[in-house]
Amino acid sequence: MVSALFIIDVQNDFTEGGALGVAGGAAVAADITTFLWANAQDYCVVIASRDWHDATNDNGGHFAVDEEPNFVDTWPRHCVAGTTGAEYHPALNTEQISLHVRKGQGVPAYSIFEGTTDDGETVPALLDRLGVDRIDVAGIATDYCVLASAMDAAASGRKVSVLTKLTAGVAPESSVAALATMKEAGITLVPDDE
Ligand code: VGL
Repeated sequence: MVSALFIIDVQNDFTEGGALGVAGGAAVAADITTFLWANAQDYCVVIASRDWHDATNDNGGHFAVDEEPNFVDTWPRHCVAGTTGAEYHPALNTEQISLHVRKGQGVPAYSIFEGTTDDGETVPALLDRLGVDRIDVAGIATDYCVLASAMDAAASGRKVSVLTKLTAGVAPESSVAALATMKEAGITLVPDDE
């Protein structure tokens, strides 16, 4: 099998102290780095995504501007292109990342499938070109971008696993629901703590 690893949105704004800080986010960054040292060679490609929003608009209603964010589909300003908040967390070793995907320029884009690489290639085109048939998913946030990315990966007909110890969620309840949704869609949870 040809395997890919997705590392979803391990960015400063999604870790402790960031604009949309997720508890456990910094630990996920460090733990993914440890995982990569041991396992990167098992993947044909390691693809990392970053949320990369516009500074000058609300990104299609994704940023709460005139009201409080509801933390479901409106959010505090986060991951503005070119800012420190949008950078990878420093504990994530980017040397072992083969391709960088940016998404969300002017729009809400939870899934890595909505992004493009630095060369402008879409993720589905890239996966087809490399013949990827198996995808492992890690990163932030379990209940939003990891969920959307894993669901799109499964819908693309590939065998998908979520490395649950290498994920962190915005809220406990929605994270439990997200794991159930993924499992129902045939995604393997590794480990599956249920
Ligand atoms: C995300 C909320 C808003 C994520 C992105 O990366 O999961 N969550 N934008």
